[in-house]
Amino acid sequence: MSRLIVVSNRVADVSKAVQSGGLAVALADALRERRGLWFGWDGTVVSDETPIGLTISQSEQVRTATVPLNQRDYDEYYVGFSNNILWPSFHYRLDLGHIDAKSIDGYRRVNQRFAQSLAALLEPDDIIWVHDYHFIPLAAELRALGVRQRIGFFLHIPFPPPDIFLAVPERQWLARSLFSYDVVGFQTAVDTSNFIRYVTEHADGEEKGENSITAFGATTKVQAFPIGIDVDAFYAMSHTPKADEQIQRLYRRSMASSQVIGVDRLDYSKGLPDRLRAFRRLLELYPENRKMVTLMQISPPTREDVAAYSDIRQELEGLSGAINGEYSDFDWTPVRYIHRAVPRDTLAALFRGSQVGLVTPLRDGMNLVAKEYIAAQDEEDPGVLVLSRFAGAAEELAEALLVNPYDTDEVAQALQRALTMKKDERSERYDALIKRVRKHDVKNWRESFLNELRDSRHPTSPETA
Ligand code: ADQ
Repeated sequence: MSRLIVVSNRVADVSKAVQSGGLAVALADALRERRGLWFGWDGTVVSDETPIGLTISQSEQVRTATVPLNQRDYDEYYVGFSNNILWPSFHYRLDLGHIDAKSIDGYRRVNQRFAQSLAALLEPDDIIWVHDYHFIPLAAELRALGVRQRIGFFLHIPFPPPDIFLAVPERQWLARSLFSYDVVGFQTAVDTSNFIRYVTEHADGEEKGENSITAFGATTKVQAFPIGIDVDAFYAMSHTPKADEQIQRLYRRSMASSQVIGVDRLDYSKGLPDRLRAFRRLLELYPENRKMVTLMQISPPTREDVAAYSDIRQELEGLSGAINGEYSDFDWTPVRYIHRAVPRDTLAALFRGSQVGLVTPLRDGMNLVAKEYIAAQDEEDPGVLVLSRFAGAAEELAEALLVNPYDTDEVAQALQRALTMKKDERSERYDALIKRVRKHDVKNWRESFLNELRDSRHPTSPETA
């Protein structure tokens, strides 16, 4: 079996995969089975004068190879191009993008440097799987160094429609770079078709049969691979004696009889201020919920050195303070806002103990919280998922209450419907949802991508422009 090389911006410790979640859960087994190597940034920032060295370590048959970033690379590649340009514009938020030539150079430079470090570690039969928007040009840089192994790319965030992509700096270079991969994976059919539309309408591309597309003198496979979760592991975590105790404690401490839960990184794509406004609207429109329902919003900080992120934190703290100031009573706090990461087993218990999962991103590649909420429910008495139609997950999870996250009245009405839904309807919706969550679980995602990559032919290099 070929060795699997995973490349992602951050490298996680696979021995702590279950607790750390994310890509570590998704890839731990595959890395173990295939003598894997995980390559990426170690999360540290060193001064510009410090020489960049590679650190190799080994844990449970998985090797990790990591490098630090120097301050300039961090500012330009990570904060600058990745998080100030690609993240907002790929989430349809051109208004939040800060275009600057230095960060484009930094993004190119770090991709070149990563390609050089990685090329030196490769064996002839390796399969390389590159993750996310930080590394769009990595395969092109590897090809330029003579790497001929199969390389796949998976984009975890949305791919925007052509009209938006046209406003992204260096868009043609980014699009061309994707043609150095053998397989390019997106989360949803919509993302896939956005990419195909851009390439056919703006780059003389041509679709060539099933999932194949030719442009820039090269052909690649493009396909949707909706990411999922480890359903059984998440269910098990939410059904332990400790979880039972945590749920009981939750209700002993509060007057409220129902809980709505939101769990998201503190990111403007997640629609948190609109969500809080919708909850306030619920209390206004349906006063019977006062003293009866609590919104627990758990949002750990992320990317605090990007300006848009500190703004959102302030907005959220202001909003939750205002709602609590207006509606709280001595025995009831309407919004419980927790601004830190919570252990995954506690999250699983909280999902199970909440009557409604409220997942309302303004735009999201997939959104795993929606799937985790479903996986944690009791089959006998399941809760209801209220889900933004702009989360990738909405493509599969049609039996959730799908909402427009910008419309606070609509979300408030959906919340009311969820809180008053009869058990028969809840069970019917849950049965359909859990089937989908199981069908597109993390194993299915990983294996279908890797099978496609294994079977792909080696590409021709794209023309140099
Ligand atoms: P994210 O934007 O990080 O991921 P999401 O899919 O919701 O979004 O995954 C977040 C993960 O972090 C979930 O497993 C969740 O349980 C966990 N998490 C969130 N808040 C937490 C907290 N307070 N404490 C502990 N854990 C917390 C990106 C894309 C998504 C895509 C994923 C996977 O933006 O659209 O679904 O990658 O491809």
